[in-house]
Amino acid sequence: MLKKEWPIHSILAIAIIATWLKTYIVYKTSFSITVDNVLQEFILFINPLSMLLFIYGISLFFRSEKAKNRYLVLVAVITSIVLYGNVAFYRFFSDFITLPVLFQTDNFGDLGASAAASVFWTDLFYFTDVLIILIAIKFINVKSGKDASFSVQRKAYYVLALAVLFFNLGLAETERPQLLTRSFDREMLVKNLGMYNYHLYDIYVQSKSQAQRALADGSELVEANNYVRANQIEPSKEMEGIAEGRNLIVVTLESLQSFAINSEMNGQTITPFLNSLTEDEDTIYFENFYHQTGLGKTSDSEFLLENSLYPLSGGAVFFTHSGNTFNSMAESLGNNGYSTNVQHANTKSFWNRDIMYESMNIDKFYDIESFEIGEGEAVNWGMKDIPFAEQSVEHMTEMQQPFYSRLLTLTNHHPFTLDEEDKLIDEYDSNSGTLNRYFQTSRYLDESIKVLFEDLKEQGLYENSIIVMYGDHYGISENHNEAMSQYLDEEVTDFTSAELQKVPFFVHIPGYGEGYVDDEVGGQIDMRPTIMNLMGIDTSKDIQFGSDLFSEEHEEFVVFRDGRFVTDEVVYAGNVCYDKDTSEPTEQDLCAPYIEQAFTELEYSESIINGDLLRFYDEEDGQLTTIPDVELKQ
Ligand code: GP9
Ligand code: MN
Repeated sequence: MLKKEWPIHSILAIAIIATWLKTYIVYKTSFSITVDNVLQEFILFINPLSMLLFIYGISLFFRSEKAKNRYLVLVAVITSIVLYGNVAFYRFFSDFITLPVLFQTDNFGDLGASAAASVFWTDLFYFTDVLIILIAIKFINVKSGKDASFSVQRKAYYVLALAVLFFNLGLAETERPQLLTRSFDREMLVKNLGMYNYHLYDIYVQSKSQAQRALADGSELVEANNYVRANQIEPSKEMEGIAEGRNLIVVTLESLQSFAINSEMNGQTITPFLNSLTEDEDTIYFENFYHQTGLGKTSDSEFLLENSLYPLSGGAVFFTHSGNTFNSMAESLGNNGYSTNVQHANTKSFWNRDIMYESMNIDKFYDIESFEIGEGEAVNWGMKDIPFAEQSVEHMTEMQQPFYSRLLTLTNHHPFTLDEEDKLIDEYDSNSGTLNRYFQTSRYLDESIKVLFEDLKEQGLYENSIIVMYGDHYGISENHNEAMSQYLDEEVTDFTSAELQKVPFFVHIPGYGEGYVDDEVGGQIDMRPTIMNLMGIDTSKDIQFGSDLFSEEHEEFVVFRDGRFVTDEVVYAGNVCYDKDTSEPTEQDLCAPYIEQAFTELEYSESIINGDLLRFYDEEDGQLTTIPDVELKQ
């Protein structure tokens, strides 16, 4: 025993510092967390601290020294297990643990086998802090007794812990605005909140949705189903099965808005290839098509495409409800003999895609690991769209046909940066650098689609495929209204902003021969029913909120995720009803009937997601699986 008497909370301090530093070392050595600047490094360094202060600090409430020490060891063991569990998981899955992954039965086999294979004796390092604490307890002689100011000290301690937490959250908010509401990416969460806070956040998000799920039963589906059936229409007979048996290629055109199509910027064409498609005999181009995404951006658009359900009003459904039962387009195509996949040169955990794609029964995810990014082939968020298009087609040559392959482009993403050699047109000259660069990256995206078409032809895949392309969401937010109004040469009102939510939608059917520009008002919710009809797959028993855009019965009514809506005659935005012809406010009465409908529609869709109601539905016979006496409307 050392002679010297150490200050009263020495062991607590040693425990906190040991676990803190160990966690940081593990971040740096056992995960590949990308750090782009000094601030990010600093956040990474301090992020374990707040949680450690809180949980180790509980020891201050223990009376006996022995109980206190035992508690400190216990916390060290538990945090070490959490950290080590993630390390072992990461070795195989290059991802951090999230609750649904533990509950997805498919993963169990993998998990067990991988866990066994990934344990080495050197892993004892991950428990170093436990050892340090044990040694400290044994050899350090702590001053005993409490002084009168003890409870004040305890309060001060927790004020400090809170301050550290808010400091951390503040830095995270600066570095990644809206991180907590939108989640984005597990790596980003761990990087900004820390491993331990991340798990708490994950538990919160998952238990919230689990609680809603537990409270739901099949009866709620009856109402939603009635609504869907009441609005159901006959899909177009003329287009039915026109692409049956062909490969289906769906391309997400990152951040591309319709205002870029068939327009110029300072005399330069922005999207020459896509423009040519709007006049092509094999293409139907929808010019009045709107995105309906919320906070989940690209992932929301994927959700709309696959399920014809609305994304959520809060958070990204890819994160919050990845454990749900879905009846995705991929699943249906899979049941019809298609191999299904998504190609996207980004980390697989972004938008929780790796987990969500499994839930939606997508066979394979070609993530960043499936692409070879050569020198100069990456910019901004990652791989450039041109090499991405080329390698995606290479992948297609190896796929089992017929396939459904979904390509997510990336270069035309905020902040719209580009290497000099890829700038095919000049910048714009407004006060917004974002808008100025947007034209250049859109031009580059256009070029990559041209390359995609060329490569498909070269590889003999073109004739037997159908290529559908859609813009996922706006690229230019309302923060750039001033610059936008310079470009449009008109004031950007609420009406204009709503109209700017138009995104391009192309249906390209090689050999079709009757292409045209379609002015039908529609939205992303309609993509699934439209595509499925082209593929000759019956969706009459599916629960979808959209309908076939080619059908004469299609209703021209698009609800945005935030409650704004558009019909063929009116636009409802900022609680004002606008006449589409004059762009001016008109009588509220013209919008009134739709306001209620928009709300109802969003509500029913949301109740299906929150209650995970599709788990009670059998899409084969269109009936509830749990309440046998209730017959669902067909
Ligand atoms: C990230 C890509 C872009 O993988 O989908 O996401 P966004 O920010 O557009 O939703
Ligand atoms: Mn996007």
